[in-house]
Amino acid sequence: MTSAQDTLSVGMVGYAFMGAAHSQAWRNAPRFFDLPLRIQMSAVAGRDEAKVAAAATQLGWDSTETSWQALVTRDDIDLIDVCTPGDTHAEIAIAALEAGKHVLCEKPLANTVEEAEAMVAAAEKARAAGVRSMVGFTYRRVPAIGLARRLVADGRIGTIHHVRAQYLQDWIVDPEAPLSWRLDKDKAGSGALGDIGAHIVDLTQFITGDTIDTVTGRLETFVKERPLPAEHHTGLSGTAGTDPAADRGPVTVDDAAAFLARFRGGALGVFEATRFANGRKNAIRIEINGSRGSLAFDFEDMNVLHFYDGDDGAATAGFRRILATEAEHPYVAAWWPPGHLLGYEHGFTHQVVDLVNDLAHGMDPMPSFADGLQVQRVLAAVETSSDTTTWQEIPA
Ligand code: SOE
Repeated sequence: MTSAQDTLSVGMVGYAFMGAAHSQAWRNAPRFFDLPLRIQMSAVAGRDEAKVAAAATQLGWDSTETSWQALVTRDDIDLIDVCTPGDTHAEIAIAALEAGKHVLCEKPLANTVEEAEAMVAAAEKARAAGVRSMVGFTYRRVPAIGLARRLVADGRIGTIHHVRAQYLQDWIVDPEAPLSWRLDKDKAGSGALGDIGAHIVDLTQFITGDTIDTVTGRLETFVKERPLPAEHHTGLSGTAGTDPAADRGPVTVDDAAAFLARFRGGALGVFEATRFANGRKNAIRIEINGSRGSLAFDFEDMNVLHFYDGDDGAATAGFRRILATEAEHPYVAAWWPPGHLLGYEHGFTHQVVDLVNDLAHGMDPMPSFADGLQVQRVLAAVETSSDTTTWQEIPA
């Protein structure tokens, strides 16, 4: 399913933060890894002609389109990379799959369970024709996280009792931080819950190899109204400087989410996702306690995994700090010598590497749209639980 036998021609929709992160991955993956397909960064799509042209030049795309519809129907494109806000994921991904294009879609997969179900149905239909799909839970590809999963699978921490996960940011703690699409339920689906809570749901399930079956939680919106972003002031509201109330709009998503979970294997989970953890910029903290040992990770020190081996004698037992930059660690051999640290962008590069290898070898990339749907169900269950103060079950 590639345009020339050895080429994967990529078209990307959206070119903001995620588009930039994905672009560097498409550019860098073949420069550091031996890939079975040559990557052609064929086109990027965005609505504003001048802005998309500038983005193409800066990010390294060969051509532009001003509509995603034009992009997904182009004969020379093999794969569509969806880097837009959540409200457009379903429509773009389904159209692309129906046009016979492989799809990489940013997380969370969709804004609702219904949309995610439709995406899974489209992905399954397309798969019969060799067309593949993947959802971009990129933190799975951090080497220390891959190592954590490996240690769990090897039984090094035994039976898991506790899963503790936090995703902490603080970018809207200032009540005067302006509204953006991420604070609009119609565009983003939910707030901290879907944007960052989705990552810790996926990560903990990935590391443990288990799935969440029950949740109860609470969502909170601390600041209910915010200033409109600068472009609205003269353009949309037309009231800049005259009526301050008219220059504000409602926040329609959660600022923070906290929930308890039970995993099918019996572990208890405690989760927290917030944009109000003053001083925490992108802290993804995961601690897992098992019958033989424990693991701890913090993305703000992302090259490190802490491992407590309960088999060590009491006199010398303690958390050991593993610098996951050895060639033995997942993905690291392609990069730098030990101790030369990797960063945020490398997860996206590893995502491209895995995706391209799977496409070339006719394998299903992971996480699949079905995995994305399962995360979506957990998010929806947390929301329902918050509305109804109940425990909610997630179907297997
Ligand atoms: C914004 O909160 C955000 O960019 C998320 O959308 C990303 O998925 C995460 O990687 C960093 O934070």
